[in-house]
Amino acid sequence: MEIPRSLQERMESALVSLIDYSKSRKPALVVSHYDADGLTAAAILMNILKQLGIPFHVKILTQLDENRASLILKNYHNYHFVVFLDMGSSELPVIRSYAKGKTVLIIDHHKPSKSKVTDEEIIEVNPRRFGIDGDREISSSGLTYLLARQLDSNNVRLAPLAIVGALGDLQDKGDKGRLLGLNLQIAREGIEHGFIREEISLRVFGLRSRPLVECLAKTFDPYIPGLSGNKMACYKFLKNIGIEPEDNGVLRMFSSLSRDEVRLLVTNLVKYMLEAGLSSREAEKIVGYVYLLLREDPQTSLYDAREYSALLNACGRMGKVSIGLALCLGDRNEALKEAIKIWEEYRAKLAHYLQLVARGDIVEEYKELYVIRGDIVGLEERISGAIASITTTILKSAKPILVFALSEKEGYVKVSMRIPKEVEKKIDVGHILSETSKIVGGSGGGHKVAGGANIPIEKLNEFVKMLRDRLSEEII
Ligand SMILES: [Mn+2]
Repeated sequence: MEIPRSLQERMESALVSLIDYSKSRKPALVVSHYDADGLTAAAILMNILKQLGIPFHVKILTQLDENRASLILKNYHNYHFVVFLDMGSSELPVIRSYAKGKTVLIIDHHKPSKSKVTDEEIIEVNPRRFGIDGDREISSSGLTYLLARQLDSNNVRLAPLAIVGALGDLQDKGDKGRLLGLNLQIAREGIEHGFIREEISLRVFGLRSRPLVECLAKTFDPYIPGLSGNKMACYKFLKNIGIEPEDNGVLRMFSSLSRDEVRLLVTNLVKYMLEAGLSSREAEKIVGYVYLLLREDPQTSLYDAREYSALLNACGRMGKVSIGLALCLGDRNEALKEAIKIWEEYRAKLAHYLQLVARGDIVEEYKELYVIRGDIVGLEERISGAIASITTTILKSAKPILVFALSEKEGYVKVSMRIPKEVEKKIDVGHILSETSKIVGGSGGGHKVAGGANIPIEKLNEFVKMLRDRLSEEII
């Protein structure tokens, strides 16, 4: 594997600091993110700490801001080694100010803070500091994996977790959904050692573990309007295109299809998606690279790394991070059963809210944007981001989308905003949300194409009006 020298050297400092600390026999604190990348990174690090004999405490957060970073470092002041995973780079100044007397390691791939630190203050492993694309080439799970590999070559068995994390962070941005850069190198290492197989296949959910009708109904990426979330419609779709969904009263599996039937299915799916208004890029996503984890049971959702990451994602979104971690650490009994249940609940929730959106029940359309009033129907904050992202494909909109949800903060509503490709270059969502939410007494921010905010509930209409005014100026 070819790791750039500068990154390699930073990894070595990280490893040396861990080995040094292990001699103290004191515990370390691990702080990580609740998404699939954060959970897999935490699990890989837990493996490293165990191998070094360092006891540890793990804390999983939905996000890290200045306030939370300072709270954690104060509350856990008796931990002298703290690792931030999948977060921390943007909060360097506050972490540094509380880091005195501690060793702090940050493994993150998000945009780092402008301030720099020396290795003596904080060891920051962030690919962006070394000119590596942290959006597409490596995520926190991959970085933590590289560290584990450096410690012990047997840790190549953890490569599947690295890949699950990268896919969870949507880093499969190569041709036909292939991994790129260091991620691809990690996948290849896993392939060489018999842990992973890479192949091009139909990318619907549960292809190897569930009846075809169910696979189609459970596919949300890409979202197929009319089919996603609707088993009956999927049944009829198969019949219409000349594929018998059942055999002797038993629903058929994909593996029972003949070659001709597979071809029929793929061409008709793509055709259907195009007719439903999806872009050809979206529609073509239905066929692409999949990463199979050969040590997992092919009958389970853990066999396909994307499904594995979807399970973890659901655990995080439904507030069940310990189940997700247990899964990553190898529990294939209770944790797996529980994770599948959580995932079913999560899907049912998504399907329910998306149906309300598709029917137009909670959609307000303005000249400048769409407003989805999820708050009225009880949409929870943790899943509002997912609803916002999928909604951009349902509404086929060339307009920005605003989703309101219940906030975990009393008296507030949560806002998620997404913009479609067409206006991507013209607006900066994070910037707009940060400014407008402040004016109404809330707070917010995010990236260029996606962001979120919390605003006082009584300011909702004023906030929408303000955004409309701003957007009409900026888009036109
Ligand atoms: Mn990440």
